[in-house]
Amino acid sequence: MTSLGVLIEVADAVGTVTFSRPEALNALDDDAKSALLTGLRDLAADRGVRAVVLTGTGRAFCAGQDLREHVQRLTQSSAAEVWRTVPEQYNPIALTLHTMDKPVLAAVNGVAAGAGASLAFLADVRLVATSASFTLAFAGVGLSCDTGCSWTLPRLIGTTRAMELLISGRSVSAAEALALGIATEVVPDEDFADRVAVRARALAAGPSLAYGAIRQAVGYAAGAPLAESLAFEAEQMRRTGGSADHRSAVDAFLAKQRPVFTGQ
Ligand code: T3D
Repeated sequence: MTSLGVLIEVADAVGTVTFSRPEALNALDDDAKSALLTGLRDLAADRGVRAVVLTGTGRAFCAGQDLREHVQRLTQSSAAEVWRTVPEQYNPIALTLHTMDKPVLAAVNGVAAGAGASLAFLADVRLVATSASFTLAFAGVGLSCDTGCSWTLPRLIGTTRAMELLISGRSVSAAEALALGIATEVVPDEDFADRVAVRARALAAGPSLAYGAIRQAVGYAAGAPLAESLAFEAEQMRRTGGSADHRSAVDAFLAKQRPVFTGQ
């Protein structure tokens, strides 16, 4: 399915979201944000999709908000109208990405700036091409920050480093992203597409129900005391413990066979 500015495809139980406005480094205009939100909600609800990949077309992952459209709106619309995009588009996009019950892989093929970087931070796995980079570009255009990066970035790299990157807006190379703990893995540009396909297929063919429950548990624990996190873990253990994947995996273990997971 093609939508304006964002391409959504499903193959082999992998749902791929591709930012596809390469002429604007895949910046998000209104159409792209609507298509992204709808596409993510569809992928979240589709039980046949067991892993989701976010990536970009051309030399960028995503340059964040489309600043051309933004400036046009600033001059033509009221402030209330302009800023509806955060609660009505960016926030539900971030929440859908964060809460979906399946693993999310960000394939950061090129520069990820502003909300584009924030989207990558919401993934569970970040594969970063050697030539890619991250830029917390918000302060550079006189804005605070959005799409969850005030929540994700300090959790990924600690508050001191997060503040430094948010205040400076400087470019973080793939190598530095790996050293900081932003990147899961850095992959040479020439191997990037193959490596992403292998990792995505492995996630989709793995215990994806358990992966979903793990991300729910980690997300829950980020805002809850230990006692409540333990109770939530117990719920998720009950849920995954009743799954066909758990039963067949323990049977396979005892039979000394490789488990086959269905995500059920
Ligand atoms: O309502 C709201 O707006 C709230 C939401 C805000 C969320 C945000 O995301 S705020 C942050 C917005 N993003 C940025 O500030 C990033 C702006 N872009 C850049 O800083 C740089 O372009 C990059 C560091 C990403 C890449 O630099 P470089 O040198 O590789 O490329 P370039 O030459 O700057 O850009 C190439 C083209 O893409 C250029 O167009 P042209 O001149 O070839 O026609 C440039 O204007 C365009 N482009 C890049 N980023 C954006 C963009 N066009 C529109 N919006 C962009 N964000």
